[in-house]
Amino acid sequence: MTLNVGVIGTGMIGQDHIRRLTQVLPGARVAAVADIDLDRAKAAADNVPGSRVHQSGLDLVGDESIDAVVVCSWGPAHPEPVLACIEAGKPVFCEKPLATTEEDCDQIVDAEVAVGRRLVTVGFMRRYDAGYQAMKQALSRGEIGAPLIMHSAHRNASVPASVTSEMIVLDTGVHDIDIARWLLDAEVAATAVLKPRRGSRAADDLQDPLILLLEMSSGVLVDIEVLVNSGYGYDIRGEIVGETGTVELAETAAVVIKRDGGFGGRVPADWRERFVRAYDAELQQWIDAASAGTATGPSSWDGYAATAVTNAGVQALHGGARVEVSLRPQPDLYRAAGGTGGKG
Ligand code: NAD
Ligand code: ISE
Repeated sequence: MTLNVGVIGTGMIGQDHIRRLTQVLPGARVAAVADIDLDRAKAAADNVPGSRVHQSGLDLVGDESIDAVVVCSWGPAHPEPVLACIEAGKPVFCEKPLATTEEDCDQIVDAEVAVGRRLVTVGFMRRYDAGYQAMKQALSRGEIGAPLIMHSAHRNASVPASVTSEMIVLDTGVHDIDIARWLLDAEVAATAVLKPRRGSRAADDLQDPLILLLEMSSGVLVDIEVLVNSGYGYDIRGEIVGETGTVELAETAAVVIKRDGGFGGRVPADWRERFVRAYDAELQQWIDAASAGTATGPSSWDGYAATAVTNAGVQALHGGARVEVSLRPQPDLYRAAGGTGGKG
């Protein structure tokens, strides 16, 4: 069976996922697209023979020929189509963040719990990255003993002038929050934000870099450096310090070049290059699950928990103090082990 997929939001990652669904991965075809920028939707559809353009995301979800939906619009626009998919019983892959407010995430969790089966997968692609998976295996095999501290660095080469300090937490730091929860198998109990000296590439008023501190429920402390105008490339770093050793992400360059008395390798340009295999794996697993009418991987609960932390982080960014994170009780639906995204 070929899964008929509709894609909502045909910007940067929407186009990248359309390419992946159309040219790279078996089992699915892009049958329809929608974007509030109709010209952009039409341009995307032009590259996919046989695909239709819908006037809105809701029209696309309501199209009976669409089996499953990929949501790649801006964060605040995610809840509407995700809730419509749940109501229609259609599996939905939603790019991160699931929603930008805890209230919207709550509503999605409630709707999915009411249906009684998983339909939502959130695009926390780091969980599918070979490096992070090897870190998790090292931890679960006890190779470094109990984890004590995690260091994470998330550096973008540059961002558009429209990016705000809040978005650095909500949209960028959210990846590090999710991967910390997943690797350490614990929730975040409290967060604080430190504000280093601002880099000269940062636009006026942008707190770049910033450091998010997480206190995990297990007592592990996590420091997350987010720098969105590194200038030199897209650099993702991670290390966990345990009682008997450490585990650290390796450099991703396939080769090291030595010449003129020095050595070096390539730094990825952006997330599309750094996580290309992780995105392939996450969407392939999503296609396989959606074809069976269900969902695996990072869940609505994971989306909710991450957003609860980013919302506390934004409060800490403005208020300067440590902010406690209090989560609702976890519904049973999300307790079972769920493959790459499972927390159980
Ligand atoms: P983008 O601005 O390039 O594209 C977003 C598109 O969504 C635009 O074409 C816009 O017109 C459209 N859009 C906005 N509201 C809409 C609505 N209500 N209905 C239909 N279309 C709508 O942004 P992007 O970089 O592609 O990011 C899109 C989403 O993907 C964001 O949630 C972002 O956080 C996420 N993202 C994830 C990763 C990752 O590494 N997993 C990387 C990049 C972006
Ligand atoms: C973007 O939306 C992503 O998700 C990228 O992975 C991240 O590195 C970037 O900072 C975000 O804006």
